[in-house]
Amino acid sequence: MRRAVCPGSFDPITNGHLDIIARASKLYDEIYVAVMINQSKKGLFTIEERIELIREVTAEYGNVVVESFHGLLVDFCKQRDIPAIVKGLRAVSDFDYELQMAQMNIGLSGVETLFVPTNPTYSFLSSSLVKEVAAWGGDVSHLVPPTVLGELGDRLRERGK
Ligand code: COD
Repeated sequence: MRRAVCPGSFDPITNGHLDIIARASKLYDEIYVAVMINQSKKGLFTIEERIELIREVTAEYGNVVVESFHGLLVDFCKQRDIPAIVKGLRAVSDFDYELQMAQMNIGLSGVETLFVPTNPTYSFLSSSLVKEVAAWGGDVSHLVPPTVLGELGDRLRERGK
């Protein structure tokens, strides 16, 4: 079975993430979405909430498994026999850091990284910008799946933003 992983923070998942996951799910038999835990970063959504949202919006693909992981991405891959990481590349600004991580990961364990060019519609899109725009009342309905939009509104209202 051909497997790959799409890793990230997904706080929350955006249409840019979803586009990469959807495309990867057509190329591989099974796609793992790994919600990587970074304890130094306090997210807007808990890890469990992010997983739930991702499961909901990827259910239609039929071959996507969503899990969280605390540790190195290459260890996540080793434990599940995953030989490839699929990443979206938005712009030249992404490239330097993504290249460093890809070279580190192949050096650590031989896991390959494949880059998929972002859909131009989403080339400016990140979870941080979505949260910032939404917090100030801007319209992000074209940038996140409808379920995420609802949860984002609820969460920001709870926080009084
Ligand atoms: N269009 C296309 N792709 C996109 C878009 C978009 N608009 N937005 C995001 N993506 C893709 C990119 O491939 C991005 O890398 C991925 O989605 C995840 O994005 P984020 O913002 O949710 O997640 P990041 O950038 O915070 O994730 C970084 C990781 C968690 C992947 C990284 O830090 C990691 O692997 N950490 C685990 C610990 C580890 O192994 N560290 C050593 C690394 S060498």
